[in-house]
Amino acid sequence: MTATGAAQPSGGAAHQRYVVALGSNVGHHRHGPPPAVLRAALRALVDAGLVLEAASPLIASAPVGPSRRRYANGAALVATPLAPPDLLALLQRIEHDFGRVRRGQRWRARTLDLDIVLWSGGRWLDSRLTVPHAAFRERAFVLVPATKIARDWRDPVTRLWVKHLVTRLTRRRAAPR
Ligand code: A4P
Ligand code: MG
Repeated sequence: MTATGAAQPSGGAAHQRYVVALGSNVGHHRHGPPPAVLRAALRALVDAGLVLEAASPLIASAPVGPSRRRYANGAALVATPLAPPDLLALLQRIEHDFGRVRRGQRWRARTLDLDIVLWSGGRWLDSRLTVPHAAFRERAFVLVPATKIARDWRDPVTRLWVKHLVTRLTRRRAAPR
């Protein structure tokens, strides 16, 4: 395990802060369609004891990868005493409670996906967890919501702010090929 390079404002050891990405492209029998799943997931984060400091507006996004269903995506800024592996365990428990079944295939359609994007403590790397999330810099469906709640957070790897990562991505997409 390594934890290096505090990159964002932190409330001290008792209050780790995280940017969590939320995604859904399958409805839930009780909660409803994907945007309602994400709103219920935000309530579940609070019920689990996390302090919800901010939640982005939800967006609809075209699927990246093999699934053909459109996604609802959003981002949340949460505070908690939990260290990254403990937060991951909690997020996976919530995913499970929302009926997500892991069957080996990555990127399959899912009721709820909760990823740790950034951490106030900087980087974390172990066999189960990579923070910042390895792919977040290339994903508009993560960066666009994240910029609404964490535009002044900094990526400890590239040293770029979230607001710069999102303009970099948008500009690259708009550039002629
Ligand atoms: N893991 C490592 N680092 C992290 C992290 N920072 N946060 C490990 C969360 N998990 C992390 O994830 C697989 C394993 O990654 C976990 O067991 C954990 O130990 P998973 O959630 O079981 O599987 P996954 O989500 O299918 O894989 P992955 O690679 O996390 O996929 P992504 O990156 O979540 O992408 N298109 C749109 N428009 N919107 C989406 O939300 N999401 C995906 C999934 C694909 N296409 C999408 C969207
Ligand atoms: Mg995931």
